[in-house]
Amino acid sequence: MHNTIRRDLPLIKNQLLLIIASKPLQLKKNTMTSDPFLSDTSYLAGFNGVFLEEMYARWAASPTSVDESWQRFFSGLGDTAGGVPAASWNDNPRGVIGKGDDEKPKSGGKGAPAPVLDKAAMEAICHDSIRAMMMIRAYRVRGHLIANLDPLHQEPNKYHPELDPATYGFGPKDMNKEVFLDGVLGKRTATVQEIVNILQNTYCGNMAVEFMHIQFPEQKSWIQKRIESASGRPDVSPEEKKHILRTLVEIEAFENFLHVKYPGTKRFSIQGGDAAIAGLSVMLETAVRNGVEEIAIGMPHRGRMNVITTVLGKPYTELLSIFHGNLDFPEWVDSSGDVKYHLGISTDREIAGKSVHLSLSANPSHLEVVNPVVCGKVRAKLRQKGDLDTKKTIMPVLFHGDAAFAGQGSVPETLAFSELKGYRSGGTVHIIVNNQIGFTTNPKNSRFTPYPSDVAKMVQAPIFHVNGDDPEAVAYVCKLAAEFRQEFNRDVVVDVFCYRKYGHNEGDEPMFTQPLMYKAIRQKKAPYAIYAEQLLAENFASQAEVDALFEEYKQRFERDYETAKTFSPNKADWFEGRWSGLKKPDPKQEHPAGDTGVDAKKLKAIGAKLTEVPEGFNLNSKIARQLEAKREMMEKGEGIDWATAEALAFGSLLLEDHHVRLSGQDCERGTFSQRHSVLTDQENEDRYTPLNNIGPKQAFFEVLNSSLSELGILGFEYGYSLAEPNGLILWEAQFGDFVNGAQVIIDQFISSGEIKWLRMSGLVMLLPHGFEGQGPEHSSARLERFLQQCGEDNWQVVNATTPANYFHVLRRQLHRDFRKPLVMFTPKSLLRHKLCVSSLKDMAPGTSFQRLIPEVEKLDDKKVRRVVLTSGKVYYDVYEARQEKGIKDIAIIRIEQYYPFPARELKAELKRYPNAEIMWCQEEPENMGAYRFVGPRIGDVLEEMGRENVKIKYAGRPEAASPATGYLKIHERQQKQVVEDALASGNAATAKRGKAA
Ligand SMILES: Cc1ncc(C[n+]2csc(CCOP(=O)(O)OP(=O)(O)O)c2C)c(N)n1
Repeated sequence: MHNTIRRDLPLIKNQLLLIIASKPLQLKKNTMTSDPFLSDTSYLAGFNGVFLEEMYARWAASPTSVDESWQRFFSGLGDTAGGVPAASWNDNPRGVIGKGDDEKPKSGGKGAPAPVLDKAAMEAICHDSIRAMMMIRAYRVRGHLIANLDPLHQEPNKYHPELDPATYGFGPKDMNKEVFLDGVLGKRTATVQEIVNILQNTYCGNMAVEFMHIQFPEQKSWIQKRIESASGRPDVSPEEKKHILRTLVEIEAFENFLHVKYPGTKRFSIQGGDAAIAGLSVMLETAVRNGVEEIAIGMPHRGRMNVITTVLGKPYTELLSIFHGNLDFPEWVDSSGDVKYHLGISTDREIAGKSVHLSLSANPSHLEVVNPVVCGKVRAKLRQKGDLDTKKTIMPVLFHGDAAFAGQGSVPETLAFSELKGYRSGGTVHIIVNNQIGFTTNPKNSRFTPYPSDVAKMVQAPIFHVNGDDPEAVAYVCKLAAEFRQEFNRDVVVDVFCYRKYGHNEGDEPMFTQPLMYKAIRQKKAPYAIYAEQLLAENFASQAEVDALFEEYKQRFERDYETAKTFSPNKADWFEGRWSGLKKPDPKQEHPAGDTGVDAKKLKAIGAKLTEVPEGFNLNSKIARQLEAKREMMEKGEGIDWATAEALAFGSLLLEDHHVRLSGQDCERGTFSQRHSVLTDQENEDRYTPLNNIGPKQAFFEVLNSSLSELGILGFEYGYSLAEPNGLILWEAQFGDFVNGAQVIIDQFISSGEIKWLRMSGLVMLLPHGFEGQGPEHSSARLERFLQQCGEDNWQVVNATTPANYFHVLRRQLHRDFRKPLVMFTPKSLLRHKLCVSSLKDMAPGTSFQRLIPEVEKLDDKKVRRVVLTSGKVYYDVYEARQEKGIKDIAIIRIEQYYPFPARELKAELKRYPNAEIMWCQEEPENMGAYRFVGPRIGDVLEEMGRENVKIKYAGRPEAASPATGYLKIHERQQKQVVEDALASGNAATAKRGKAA
């Protein structure tokens, strides 16, 4: 017998290859994945014939010499010479992935009488199996391309050759042919027609999924199991059906009500995409059943009214009151307010029998920019909850428009950090309201791929596409999305294909630009009506019930409309929870400096810890020298440099139980190699963070090298700061100018969030700034832009010149009873400047942040003929030159805080120099920097002093288009000129616009 086998080995090998190629489970199970059907290479590639031949020969010689699974496999083939038994074509009702090792064919096994096939017949069988497998895989990968997703049926007949059975050799005559599937699709065998039916129902119905791009076998397997076992119809309970119907009726009734009561008023109706809202509420329910306790939502304009009311439970009276034109905050709160479709809400609701905290972040008009903010907020809350390990208790949900999701850079920036250490928020569920239009732009002008969701593939998120006319399908994929998020803590996308009933807003005429689309839309029944028809057909609800429900809502809205007319809010929700105890400061009053001084002994103790490393830690020799210098500095209490002052501020706050989080590009070491907040062992790259080892009872210091993003990361940190008033949250720009990539976050949130939405933030932005000849982009953090945005006490803009002042201003962030963002211009060359040092005395109890630093030398005030007002690094240039020249009649005053402007201190100082002319000195060009901001303010101070007509002189670079020259020589010449102008004898000139350098 064995001889026979050996003689036939080549033949058998070929046959085996064909069979085995279609049944990799047993062969590759141990070496590849637990589920080889999920592997891209699982059934066609990479099988080693020689290896197989050897295994077969070994088994033939001695069956027990090979592994059990091989024994089962070969014995299952039968042992007659040249004969491989036919497969057993019996249905296999088992799981969808493949058959288990322990199961044997019902016939054809060892000892069973097996029909003997000739080679050609065997090959034909194998070919059918292989081709069927190829077709199955093609449907898993591309089935979505011919799915029934568009409620408007705009596309011509969809055809994809890879989804055509003929491509696999299955013509019309082959449809009844039985094919061996070995458990795939839950079948041992199936006819070609059955296979095609299963595939089309599963992958090409009203729900479709893209998941084969995921490289994690468990995730892929999870989705495949859920989808393939759903047999193409959503699994939705009777309660969910009821809930969906209610939600759809509520939406339709409310939108119609608004349309009649407030004709032409912008509300960005969701109509056409109603199912997305119903899906959201089912998703929340599922999330709560799966352990979620809090949900943070971010979304754009469309459907916001419905989410606020239908899902988050804002009383209709309150919303209608805003439609009436009433304020949404009590008048005394003094908010500038925002349009109604930007408003946020924070509330508790009972979901699935549990009280759940729900919030919808206030949102600016800039699409998608809220995404990182929501994720940052969730991250901070997860830390507070102590759930950074599982991240299952709080879930972020982001809504998107299709055009915005495909086009806005904030989307990939946010996705990019979703899986990074320090930035994970446990996976975001994304819902795209894919109404197939962006304002007036068709998708073909927005992207070249069929879906708006492709960008999410960069993080291997599964993407569920679904037809918005099938709300049960929408609800079902929303449930799957929530479950997937809870299972894997990864982002997941639901793409709801729908339409937009009106134009971009209710006043827009869409027929101008999309006449065909809108002819189709006008033929459509409302989503609730389509669903009601389905439920009537299912005998689930009667028309009378649906009509009664509709009537109930109409009457409710009428009632609420009447009460809304006189409704006025009596409370603003902004100092609740962790914010309680804080308050809005009076913008007209000078804010207290805060109790920021720290005992030298305590600072020395922190300093000592900062310079220690664990036993056996292999420090870099240069770092060792730096630590040594730091140790000396701390022991003497003198010569404290910028980075050390910063570490002392952080350390002292940590010991006061304030969490400190610093994030930005390369900020662990510091762009200028100044910080070294994380030390690296030179032998094994172990890392040690001294600031997390300064005391037995201290808060957590988190320092993170971020992804190379400004908008995304700054948005994230801003979001974090919204949720964490008791932490010092800092974002550092690599060079200050890079902050312009995050301008939207600054404009829409940081500078204006408090006044628009009553949301405070104590975020600190560290912006390296200073003219040192590093060219146009590494000199200026565009101070002027921040100064232009100062108003209504919105934030603080500081350009400190001493380490001690930096120490105080950082500590001040947490030592007052309010929070304000701090825009902090930080030095580069001053990090190592011999004069830019402080002593521990400057940080001692009783000392505090100086908003203005007066002249430091003893001058005869009466003889001072010029007061040079300046700020930042150029101060040291002017000071050193003055001292070198022995000039005694020019005083220099430093404005350390531009905003709020230190008018009181300036007045007191200027009084000392009654005979002096006043000059502003800056190193920035005249149209940049602080000149045009401080000019009028200094003028006001002078006027108050009775010196109305005093002209403010100017020393600085002339107006320029580019902030700085790229040539070092020109830079040096310009810098010298600035200093010379500041110290020039005689009367100084006033600024001349456009003066050549
Ligand atoms: C960053 C940004 N650019 C432009 C706009 C102006 N705008 C508002 S809505 C809109 C269309 C958005 O289309 P889509 O994302 O598909 O959402 P839809 O309005 O269709 O729901 C545009 C261009 C904006 N709000 N934000």
